[in-house]
Order: sequence, then structure tokens, then C-alpha cells
Amino acid sequence: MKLKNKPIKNILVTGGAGFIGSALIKKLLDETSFEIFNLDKITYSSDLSRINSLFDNKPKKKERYKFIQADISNDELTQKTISYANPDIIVHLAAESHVDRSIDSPKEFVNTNVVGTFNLLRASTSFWESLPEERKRNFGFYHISTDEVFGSLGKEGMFSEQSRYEPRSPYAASKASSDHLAKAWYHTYGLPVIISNCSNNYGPWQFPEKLIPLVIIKALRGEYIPLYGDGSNIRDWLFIDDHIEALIKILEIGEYGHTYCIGGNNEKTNKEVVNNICNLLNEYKPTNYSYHDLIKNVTDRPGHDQRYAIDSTKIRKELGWLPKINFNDGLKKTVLWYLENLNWAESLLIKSGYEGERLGLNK
Ligand code: NAD
Ligand code: TDX
Repeated sequence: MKLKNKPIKNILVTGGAGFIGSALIKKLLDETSFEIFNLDKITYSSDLSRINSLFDNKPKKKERYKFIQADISNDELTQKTISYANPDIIVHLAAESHVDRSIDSPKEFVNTNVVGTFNLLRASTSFWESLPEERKRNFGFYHISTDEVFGSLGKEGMFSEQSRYEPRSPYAASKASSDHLAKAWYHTYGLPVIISNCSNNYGPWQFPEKLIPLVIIKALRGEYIPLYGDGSNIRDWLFIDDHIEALIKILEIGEYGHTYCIGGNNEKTNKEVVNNICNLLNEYKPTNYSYHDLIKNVTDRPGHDQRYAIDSTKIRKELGWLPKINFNDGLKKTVLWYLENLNWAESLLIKSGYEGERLGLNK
């Protein structure tokens, strides 16, 4: 890993108790000798056991890891955390991340994704300006975003770094705002910022409110599987490990002021995804009914984006990143992981107060 050779001592990751942040922290603990600071508010979707599971077999790695419970919408706490972590790099993943929840409670999304990112950018800039020349030169702020900022595609075309911002859900609008703020801080204050916009992630340890883990849990409980609308909406699925590899490449050799679009080239309709999960469950956890019988078309999500697809030519050509895990293999790994870790998923649901009920109908 080229990252090992960068002049980095400390990395601050925000949202490190979440699905993607925890996978990044585990990779960094495993493959670098950096000190990792994890700033997280610990909302419903977070779970520190995602990271702590690593220390069961590798207790020494714990010495290089510090968790700080803080809310980025609190300006003072954000400033204090940055001073304490004294980072060479900040990777910003903390966010409210579920579209359906953004329909029901948009304010949380503005507070965290917009105000929180603003606080973090401002505090990072003051910190960066105070650094001695060499550390200042090597400092970086990495803002992790989503393809949803570009809106909804029809049958043709793909999103790329040149796509117009056209967010349609409160979640997408809040992430779009945070991207604009990050870009403004690069142009106006010179903060060395890189942004990445990624398609739908899936894999082990994802909170079961997102399509793939929710369907697995519902099916295993024998509850109906909700397919929004006619199930024809398309997402471009990327296995979590491939996203982490892309983020590492960007940290290693990405260029400040640039944006990178990351996608799996794995376009699937929701109907296909749900059917594939049922096929896998029929094979690996057979029961006295077919899981397909549980699938039910339900009222569509308001403002449901029809199709996402990412053209990741830039990151492939310029940074040499390629996704390695095809959708069939990634989905099988994921289903088998949830079969083995059902207790983790069910206890996280109990802890979070979410029982798998329908969200996002604005009722
Ligand atoms: P997640 O919901 O699993 O994790 C988000 C984490 O942020 C949680 O640990 C939560 O406690 C923390 N957090 C929330 N509000 C906070 C606040 N105010 N202060 C500090 N911490 C706070 O989400 P995820 O799927 O891991 O997504 C991480 C990032 O990646 C987000 O920025 C999301 O927009 C982006 N992203 C996600 C996907 C995806 O498919 N999951 C795709 C592209 C981009
Ligand atoms: O029960 C469901 N039934 C269903 O048909 C759920 C939860 C979802 N869906 C549909 C809606 C979407 O078309 O499945 C698709 C995927 O839904 P989500 O898992 O909610 O993801 P999406 O809305 O596409 O957003 C995701 O991708 C981009 C993440 O939640 C974001 O954090 C990320 O930025």
C-alpha cells in the first residue's frame, strides 16, 4: 500500500462507527501503522462492535485506535476533537444516510450533513492553517459522498464527474449541499479537499434498513419483503471492500480539488436483487416455503429515483482502481455473512429501536 509511505501519523475518520467508516478503519488498522481517531455521534445505525471485532484476534491494534463520541453539528466539540486528534488527514463519512428517513425527518439530515459538514470544514481549515509548513503541505480533507446528488437517470446514460447536480430527496439535497460546501472551501480558503461520489454499497455489517440486509432479515423472519413500486428501479451495486479499496487509492494518489465517481458497473433492478437474495436463501437456508412467496409490491417511495449508474472511467484510468468483486459473489458472501451473524443484526435492530417497519411514506 503506497499510503504507508505517506508522511501521515494521525488520521481522523468521522462516522467510523457506521457501515463504511468502520470498514475503512479496520483496513487502516490492518495495513498501516497510523493512529486512527474515530469521531462518531453514535446514532441508531452505528455500532462499535464492527471495529471492536477486529481486536478479538489482534488486541495490539487497539493501541493505535481512539474513539471520541461527538456530534459534528456541535461546533465547539468538533473543533476540540480536531485539536485533540491532531490529524494529517481527515476522512469525512459521518452522515445521516438513509433516504426513507430523510423523507420522515429531514431536519436531522440538514443538521448533520449540511451544518455538521460546515462545522467540520471550518474547524479543519483553522487547524490546517495553524500547522507548520511541511505538515500543512501534506494535509488532506476527504469528503465521502454519493451518486444520489446527480438525481435520477432514465434508460440511457451514466453519472460522471461532469454530471449536473440534481438531487431529488432530502438526503440527496443535504449531501449535495455538503459537496458544494467542500468545493467552496477548496476554492475560497485553499483547503486541500477531495470528493468521491459512490454508488450503492452492500456487504457484511450494513444496518438492516437498506435494501439488501433488510430483505435478508425480513425473509429469515418469514415477514413479507417490501418491493417499492413495480421493482423496476435500478441501482449500481458496489461491494463494500471495493469501495474501501477505491478510498485508499484516493487517499494515496488522488488529486486535491478533484472529484472521483466510484461505481460497480453492476446495474440491477430491485426486483432482480430481491429475487437473487431469495434464490440464495432457498439454497442455503431452505424452509417449508419459498422465500419468493414473501415478496410483495408496496406503495412506492415518494420521489423515487429511477436509475443510478456510474461511469468510473476517471478513477480507473487515473488511479488504477478496479472493482474486484462481481455482484453474484458479493451477494453470496453477504447472504452467508448475515446467516452466520443474524444475532448481530437482530440485536442492533433492538438497540436502535427500529423493527423493520416501513419508513419514508411521509405519514
Ligand atoms: P451509516 O449510517 O452506516 O453510518 C453513518 C455514521 O455516521 C454512523 O456511525 C453515525 O453514528 C455517524 N453520524 C451520524 N450523524 C453524526 C453526527 N451528527 N456527528 C457524528 N457522527 C454522526 O452510513 P454509511 O452507509 O456508512 O455511509 C457513510 C458515508 O458514505 C455517508 O456520508 C454516506 O452519505 C456515504 N455513502 C454511502 C453509500 C452507501 O451505499 N451506504 C454510498 C455512497 C456514499
Ligand atoms: O424495503 C425496501 N424496498 C425497496 O424496494 C427498501 C429499503 C428499498 N427499496 C428500494 C429503494 C431503492 O430503489 O431499493 C433501492 C435501494 O434502496 P436503499 O437501500 O434505501 O438505497 P438508496 O435509496 O438507493 O440509497 C443508498 O445508496 C446511496 C444509500 O442508502 C445511501 O446512503 C447512498 O448514498
